[in-house]
Amino acid sequence: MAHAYDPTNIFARILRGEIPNKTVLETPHTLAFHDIAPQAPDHILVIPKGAYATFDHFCAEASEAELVDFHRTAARICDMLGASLASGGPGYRAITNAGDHGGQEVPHYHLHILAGRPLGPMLA
Ligand code: IU
Repeated sequence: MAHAYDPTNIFARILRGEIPNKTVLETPHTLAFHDIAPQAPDHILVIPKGAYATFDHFCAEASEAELVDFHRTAARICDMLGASLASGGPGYRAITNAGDHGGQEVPHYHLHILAGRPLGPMLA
């Protein structure tokens, strides 16, 4: 099966504490940390602690508690960055890549949150 969960992936290793990360926020079900190769002044990755390979796996398999915790944490990151529109900020981009056509490199579900400059239209 394409992108069945591989427990040796780098984010699984981060979650197990085998590799350091620059944590921004941690909750019972979610970890948010700085991307190692930022594409914007602020580039945070939000990942569930559970073993989900993609957005669709996460939505199909995660508990409601995990789903709520993940999205509230992502929204809180936007707020912490000063980007959240709900708090008068200028906005952000939240994207996920899935599978080969999505260009996913790390097979553990992650939401990219990019902010800190106008990001323009999303192409490609
Ligand atoms: P993608 O959506 O799977 O293509 O994104 C993977 C991201 O993980 C990418 O932006 C990398 O810079 C980032 N990353 C990281 O933050 N730390 C790492 O050790 C590795 C990749 I490998």
